[in-house]
Amino acid sequence: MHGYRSDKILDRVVPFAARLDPVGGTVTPQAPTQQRHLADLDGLFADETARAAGAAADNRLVYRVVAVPIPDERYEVPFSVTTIEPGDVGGELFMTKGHVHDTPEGEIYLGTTGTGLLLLHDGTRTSWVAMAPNVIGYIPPGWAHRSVNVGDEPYGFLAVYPGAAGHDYDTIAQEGIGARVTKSPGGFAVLDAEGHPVPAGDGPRP
Ligand code: S6P
Ligand code: ZN
Repeated sequence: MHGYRSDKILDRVVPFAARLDPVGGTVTPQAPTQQRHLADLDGLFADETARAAGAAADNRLVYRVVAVPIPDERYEVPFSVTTIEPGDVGGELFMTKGHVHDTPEGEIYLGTTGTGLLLLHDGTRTSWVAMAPNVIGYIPPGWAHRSVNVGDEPYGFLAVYPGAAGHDYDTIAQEGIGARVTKSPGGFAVLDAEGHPVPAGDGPRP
C-alpha cells in the first residue's frame, strides 16, 4: 500500500481522451506532425542512387507520425499514429528509419489501415509479423523495430510506448536490422544479407 502520489513529476499531463481517425491517420489532440520525405532518408534504402534520384525528382513523402502531446518522459505512456505511403525505392518497399529503444522497453502497435510488416531484430535474430487493421504487434524489450508498407494503400498503425524508452537510430543505420523487404511477384519478400527468406514470427513463447 503506497497511497496516492503527489510528486510534481507525475502531474505533467492531466487526464484526457484522444480521438483516433484511422482513415486520416491522425490522433487528436496532436503535437506537430513529423514528416519523412525521400530527401530525409539518406542511406536508408539499399539503392542509394535511386533514393537520391527520387529526392531530386519529386521528393515523395514516405511516412509521417502524428503524436498526442504527451512528453517522452519516464512514467508517461506516449502514443502516436504512423502512416507509411505505398511505394518503393529500387524495389525496396517504403519503410520507417527504424530504431532500438535506449532503455530496453517494449512497445505495442495496433494496425489501423492498410497492410504492413513489423520487422524486428535483437542483434542476432531477425523476425517479422504481418500487420493489418486490428492486429496488435508486440515489440519485446531490446528488439529493434522498423515498419514497412507491403500493400497498395497507406499503411497506418497506432504505437504505444513507455516514455522513458528513448530512440537510438544510429545502431540500425550502422548495422542494419537483419533483413530488407522487397517487392516480389507474390507481394513481398523478406530477405537476409545472403538473400535467404526470413520466416515470420511464430507467436508468443513465454
Ligand atoms: C516509437 C514508435 C513509432 C515510430 C514511428 C516512426 O517508439 O516505434 O512511433 O517512432 O513509427 O518510426 P521511426 O523509426 O522513424 O521512429
Ligand atoms: Zn519504438
